[in-house]
Amino acid sequence: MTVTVRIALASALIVVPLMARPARGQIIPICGDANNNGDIEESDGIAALRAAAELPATCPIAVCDVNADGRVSVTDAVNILRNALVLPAVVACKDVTGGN
Ligand SMILES: [Ca+2]
Ligand SMILES: [Ca+2]
Repeated sequence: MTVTVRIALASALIVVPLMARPARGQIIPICGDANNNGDIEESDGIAALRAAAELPATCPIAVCDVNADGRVSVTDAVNILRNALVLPAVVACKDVTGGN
């Protein structure tokens, strides 16, 4: 095997894993992650509570309707808060990409 072929194969082995990684900064949606920062936290539960109370909130139904009943309610907020505290919780969003 020539040196050129070895270098080409080594380059291919390095490039393929790099191309398979998500783009920098890309966060895959998570059920219950209202602020889309990649973690389920108390602030996500608070956002769901605000949405349930029809107060201004960033809480897309696709990620905040964690019990998949078609609306964001206090039940969803409680489940998000339970999930943030690593307690048993319902986490059953229909489609976190927003397509429902
Ligand atoms: Ca979050
Ligand atoms: Ca719901």
